[in-house]
Amino acid sequence: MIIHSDDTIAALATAPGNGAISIIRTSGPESISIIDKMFRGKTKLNNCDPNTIHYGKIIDSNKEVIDDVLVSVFHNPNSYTGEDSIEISTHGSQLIVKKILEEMIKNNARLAEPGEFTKRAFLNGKIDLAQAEAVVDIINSRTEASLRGARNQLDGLLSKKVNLLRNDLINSSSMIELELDFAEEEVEFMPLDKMNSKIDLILSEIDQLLSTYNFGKIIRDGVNVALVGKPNVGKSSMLNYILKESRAIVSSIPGTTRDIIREEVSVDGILFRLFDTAGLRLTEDSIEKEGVFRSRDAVKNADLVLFINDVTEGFSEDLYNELLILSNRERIISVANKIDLKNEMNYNFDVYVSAISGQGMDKLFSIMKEKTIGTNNYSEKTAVVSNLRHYSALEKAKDNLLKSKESIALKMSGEFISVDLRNAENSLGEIIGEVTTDDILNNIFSKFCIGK
Ligand SMILES: Nc1nc2c(ncn2[C@@H]2O[C@H](COP(=O)(O)OP(=O)(O)OP(=O)(O)O)[C@@H](O)[C@H]2O)c(=O)[nH]1
Ligand SMILES: [Mg+2]
Repeated sequence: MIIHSDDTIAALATAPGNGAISIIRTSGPESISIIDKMFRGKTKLNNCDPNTIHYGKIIDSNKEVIDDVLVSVFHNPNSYTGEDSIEISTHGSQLIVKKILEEMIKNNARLAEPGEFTKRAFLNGKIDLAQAEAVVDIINSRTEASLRGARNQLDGLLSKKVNLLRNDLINSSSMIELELDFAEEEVEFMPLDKMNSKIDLILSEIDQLLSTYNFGKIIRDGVNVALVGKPNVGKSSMLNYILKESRAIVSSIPGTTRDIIREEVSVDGILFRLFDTAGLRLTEDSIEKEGVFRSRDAVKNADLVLFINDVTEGFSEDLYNELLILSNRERIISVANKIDLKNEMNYNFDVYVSAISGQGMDKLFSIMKEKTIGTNNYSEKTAVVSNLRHYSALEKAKDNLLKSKESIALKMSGEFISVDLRNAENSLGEIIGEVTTDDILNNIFSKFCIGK
């Protein structure tokens, strides 16, 4: 394995603050020799077997003990980064961590940049770029479904698929290039109609991947849901019912909620980010006015709008028309609330509920779910695209493949076809990091936390 770094980095790998233990991580060629200068245990770490754990003391340059620690020793290539690496478990004190890191820096380590451990894992070929991105998703995931999605990506489900398609393209473009080399002999390695159907196959696979994006994004990032309606229709009551706690003040006085109240809830593995808003009405009260202004903003930014009505007052046509300007029809779910107060229905609401008794709320959840992920129920083994960077790269690949089909149809020279195929191949390569630039890498790894 080729190791790409010549310096040794160090950082706190656990969350900053006091805890039972803190873990300091180091990676690079001098990892073991640096810690050996500070570690007093039964043996020198340099003489230890790889993947072993050792008890001892970390001392500073004045031979003062900083802490009792456990040191885990990893040898290249069998570590997270693929390099020699050490993890020091200390008592969970910020001061201890600071002192040990300072000592390591005196001994020639340098503080790691955000994501630098994972970046090294990528550069050293331990994981590809899509897998590296999955590491952040795993850390950030808050629902079962998002965790499963990120796990699949880390396990290489998406990478394998992209790799297969890319290899197919490499084969096809090599055929064309071979033909160009033998142009004088007029040999044909792959007839154009065969090439065309091969490209069609790849295109349909790419379309399939692209079609998973909406689902993947929602699973990864969650759904913004605005609860809007006239004052007093029961928006805050609904928020409280969904959260199963008395989060927002509920009262029979219209205009109770003035600021936006934001809470998250996971329903069937989907993260819904609920925004309870001030009731929309004309008002002279300056605070309420600001609240109404914010409500409109929440509607604009919402993936889903729960348009809540008091069923005893009927459907607020005027407000609905206003919502249509701020959002779009597909995003709006019209909800009749307070169904416990009325029996006969005269308007066709999407769903009838009571935020007090909970009647109809399951139906509301299933509509919310269907509106966001449709009836898609991908199997565990489906590669799902959840990252905009991957989505854009797939679109670029698709555009280039469509261009190559045009060139084939126009019977253009093989050179044109092969350029388009190579471009498509590069776009796919960007996803897994076979083709990359410093800008792409910096952009990705700067989003990591230090120590990851
Ligand atoms: N019977 C009945 N009363 C309800 C229901 N939902 C809400 N209410 C009552 O309606 C009144 C207003 O409820 P809120 O949840 O404060 O209404 P809101 O839409 O948040 O009102 P604002 O914040 O003022 O815009 C309260 O007295 C609630 O108890 C329901 O499903 N059935
Ligand atoms: Mg309210």
